Amino acid sequence: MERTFAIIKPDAFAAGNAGKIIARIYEEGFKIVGMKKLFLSRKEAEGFYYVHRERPFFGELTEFMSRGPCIVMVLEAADAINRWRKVMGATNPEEAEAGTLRKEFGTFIGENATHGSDAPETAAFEISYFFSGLELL
Ligand code: 3AN
Repeated sequence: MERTFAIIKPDAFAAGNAGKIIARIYEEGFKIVGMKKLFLSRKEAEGFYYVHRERPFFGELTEFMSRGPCIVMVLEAADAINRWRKVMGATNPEEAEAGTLRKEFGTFIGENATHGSDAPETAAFEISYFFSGLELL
């Protein structure tokens, strides 16, 4: 079993799509081992996306992520990291395959509905950024 970190981003939450995304998570066979609704501050969003601090879209990205509430989750399944990224689809919703969450719920590359860790090391950092061990029993 593997764990990954996921976010229902502020665009999807504000549009009322959190329920559909959570239903899809269960349909795909993930177990939700941690889940909470948060309204990130700009500083908290900047800390989470620290690896992207030099990217030209860092300001836009952290402003968006602190624009409204989101839902952060820890998902568990075999090969959870890759599987969740497949369910989400490509970063750019225009390039995402039909049936993926970003195709269905994303608007453009800057507002793409969901986040998922891209590797075991990033999953470990991202999970520990939002959850304590006690919250994941
Ligand atoms: P992913 O989330 O698919 O791993 P990354 O790690 O390349 O994608 O980018 C992190 C986040 O930054 C993306 N989820 C997306 O919301 C945002 N992002 C990436 N590229 C751009 C861009 N060109 N303009 C605005 N936002 C972007």
